[in-house]
Amino acid sequence: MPFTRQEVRALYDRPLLALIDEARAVHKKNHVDDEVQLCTLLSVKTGGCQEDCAYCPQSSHYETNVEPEKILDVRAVVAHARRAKELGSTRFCMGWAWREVKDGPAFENMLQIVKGVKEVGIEACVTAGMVTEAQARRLGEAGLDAYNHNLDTSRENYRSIIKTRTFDDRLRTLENVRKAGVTICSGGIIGMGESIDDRCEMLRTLANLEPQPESVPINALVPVEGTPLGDMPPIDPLDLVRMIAVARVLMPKTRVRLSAGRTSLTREAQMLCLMSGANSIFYGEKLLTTPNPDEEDDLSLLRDAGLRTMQPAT
Ligand code: SAM
Ligand code: DTB
Ligand code: SF4
Repeated sequence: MPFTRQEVRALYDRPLLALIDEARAVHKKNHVDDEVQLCTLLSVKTGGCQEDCAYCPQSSHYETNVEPEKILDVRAVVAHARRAKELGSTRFCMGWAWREVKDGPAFENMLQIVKGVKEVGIEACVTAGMVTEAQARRLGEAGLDAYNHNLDTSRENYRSIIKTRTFDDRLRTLENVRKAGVTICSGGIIGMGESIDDRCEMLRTLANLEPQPESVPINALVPVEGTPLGDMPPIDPLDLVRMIAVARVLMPKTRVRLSAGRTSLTREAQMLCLMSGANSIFYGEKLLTTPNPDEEDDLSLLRDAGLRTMQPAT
């Protein structure tokens, strides 16, 4: 039975400690509860994007400090993947600032990159905008493990954040990825001025997908100067804890990733997120274009929390 609006909202509104208890119980039942996945991000194609996502420094609609750059070549990307593996990441996530994947040389290059990264022996994830089923199938054949395509916010709030595509466009790509047999990574952002209902509705849409996404990144907005959301106030870290806990309860088997925005969180806030069902983080000094915590700080946080990093599948 799909989750109803009321059910999800009731869960979100539970007393925080009761919600965390439930999330923790669900987490323990479905996961190795002291294990955290490390994922490294790399921007393969940076900036100059046609879409107008209000949060994004890479959109060509806004003046930000991100300048469009040349697409990285296969060798450079593979070298980054090798380094990510050496540093202990088990997933390598690559971004292309595109509205959609177009057939042609750039897509063929993406396929070569995926093949090269897979030879390194690390999970490969791509995020590059909309894809057709045929394209997703070719990515799968090249060895791609996951495709990231975030819903970002609720259907109701979508148009206040992005005008150049629709929520249904987003769902269509997720369907194409699923049909092609590539796993789905899809989540969203809090801190963009959305209501609590918007947050709940976004999680409800994700949780009602059949099957549910294998991985759900929860991002806190990184406000970037020049974007329409550049002046947004920081979120209350406990709201992030709540989002993660609700995601964990609604999607017991999913990997929930504590994603962008960690540089503004204390160690304690991050630990609460990890306690409430998050079992994955982006690891390494940079997200796509904005900073992420230093590796040593993350390793000491995990160590102090008594958590282990996930080991590569043998
Ligand atoms: N162009 C592709 C797309 O939008 O699907 C892939 C790259 S895009 C940068 C990937 C995701 O990064 C977005 O869906 C959004 O959730 C997240 N993101 C981008 N800018 C962000 C910011 N300033 N703060 C938090 N998350 C952000
Ligand atoms: C996701 O949900 N967050 C990552 C990844 N998936 C691609 C990207 C965060 C980007 C934050 C802004 C930047 O660094 O440009
Ligand atoms: Fe940024 Fe992706 Fe939106 Fe392009 S489609 S503006 S890269 S979030």
